[in-house]
Amino acid sequence: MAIVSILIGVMIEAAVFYRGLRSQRKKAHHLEGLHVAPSARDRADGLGRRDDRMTPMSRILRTLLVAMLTGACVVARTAHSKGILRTLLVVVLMGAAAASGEASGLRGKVTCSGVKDNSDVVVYLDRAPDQPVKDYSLPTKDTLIDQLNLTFVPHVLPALKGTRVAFPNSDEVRHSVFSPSKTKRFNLGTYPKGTIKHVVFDQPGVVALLCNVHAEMSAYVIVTETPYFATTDKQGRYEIGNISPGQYLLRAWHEKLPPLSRKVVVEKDGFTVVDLEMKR
Ligand SMILES: [Cu+2]
Repeated sequence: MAIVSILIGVMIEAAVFYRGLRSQRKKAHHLEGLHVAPSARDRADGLGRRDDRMTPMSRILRTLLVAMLTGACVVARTAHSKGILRTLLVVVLMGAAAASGEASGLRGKVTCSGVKDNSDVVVYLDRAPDQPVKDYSLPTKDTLIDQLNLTFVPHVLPALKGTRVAFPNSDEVRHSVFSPSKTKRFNLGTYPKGTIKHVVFDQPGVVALLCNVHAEMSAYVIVTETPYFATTDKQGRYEIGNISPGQYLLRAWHEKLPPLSRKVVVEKDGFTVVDLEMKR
């Protein structure tokens, strides 16, 4: 019985997958004919769209759900066993609850023009102007900017307001980290390898870091009001997961391009896709 119901579930899943594949092919063919890049159409409103892609876990859960529902129907028809039916119903309801509990978040792609690639854009959420201030718990693991091979690593660091950042020196030479920025003006002085100094970034904003010994060294700390941030890869992709649903101000920052901001609503379930374009 169980095997029969799982088989039926797998068949339904395969049919759904095949249909998806066919409609995708059809869509690609259609767009080819129109000479329209899919991303251009997707970017059309720029306000964000729902991402219909399911996570692998959701797929498995859906398959199980279908299998269990089919099983329940078969049992109800053949054996009038109320006990088994009740148990199956409970399992089905639990499965449904698990399938709908997908974490919410934001993902997308940032396209930068006039710079070497799309990397090192910090995409982050701040409080929307009409929303109350919220307290978020600070990270438990160490946040650090290393000084290695005469560079700051990472070059850009998003950090929640109140985060203590460690500045170790991993080079054989001495470094002297300081910031002239209004958001957080400080000077750690000159210190050798093996020494770690700390700075608490307590005001939201952008803090530029420099070294008094090496003029070519630079880095940035982007101090945020929420723990929801990401740094883009070379392709410009970013993903921010486990966001508490609600209204936010989405911001994007790049060291050489004017910053962007726009209101976003993060829904309760699933990922919202927001693609951005940054240019001078
Ligand atoms: Cu230095």
